[in-house]
Amino acid sequence: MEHFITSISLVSKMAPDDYVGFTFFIGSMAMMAASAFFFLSLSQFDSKWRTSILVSGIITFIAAVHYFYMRDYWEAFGESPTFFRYVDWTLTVPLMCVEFYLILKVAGAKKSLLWKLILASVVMLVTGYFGEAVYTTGSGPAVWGLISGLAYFYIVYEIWFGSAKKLAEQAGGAVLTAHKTLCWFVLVGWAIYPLGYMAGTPGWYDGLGDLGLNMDVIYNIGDAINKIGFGLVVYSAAVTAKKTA
Ligand SMILES: *C/C=C(C)/C=C/C=C(C)/C=C/C1=C(C)CCCC1(C)C
Repeated sequence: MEHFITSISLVSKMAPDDYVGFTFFIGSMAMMAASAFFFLSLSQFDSKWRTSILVSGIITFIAAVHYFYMRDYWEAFGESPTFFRYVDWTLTVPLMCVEFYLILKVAGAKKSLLWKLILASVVMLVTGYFGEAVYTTGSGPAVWGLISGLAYFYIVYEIWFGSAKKLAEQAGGAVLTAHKTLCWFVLVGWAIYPLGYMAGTPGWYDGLGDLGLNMDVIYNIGDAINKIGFGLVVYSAAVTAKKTA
């Protein structure tokens, strides 16, 4: 018996000028590579840091799997994979809050700090989803984006000026350095996302979309910087702590 499979293909063609699809593809590879790096480096650290590195790897791994789906979705429908995007974020952003907490835990951080950050990040993402996928007309995107932005500012405030800052200063050394760098990631790196949102949804900020920026390209760049970058900050803190121990 011979089998002729001519019209069904599991891999779709990618046009050479499909730069959105390209960033999905590169994103999935980068996330896979980063996961391998974090997982394989685990054994070189002692248990105090191991959980943090493990969480870094889990974050990039979850993203890699979502990127495979998002790339396929984009190739199949030519539209933004909003649902997968937000599922990815809803899993990975709270895990980034866990990273934050784990670094400060040695300095005596309380669980309440973790829950505050997680709650604010969930509010930020759910309201962002409303604006991007549910209330997509009129002033919907702008209003929900604003509420999302307020939750984002709360996170920035909490880590830059709240109890987290005092704890990091008390701890000093590798913990303080890592905390400061992560604070910059949240202030500058995370600010990439509202730009993508404004490029992809209608609102008073419509001029941004005219610049020819694509929402998914901006989100993909943001993810690569933040997910892999966050993990590398934690990794180098663990390396420094080992050297100075
Ligand atoms: C790995 C994924 C990360 C770090 C995703 C972060 C996402 C944000 C900081 C999204 C923020 C948004 C706003 C501040 C307003 C507009 C809606 C969002 C959800 C794009």
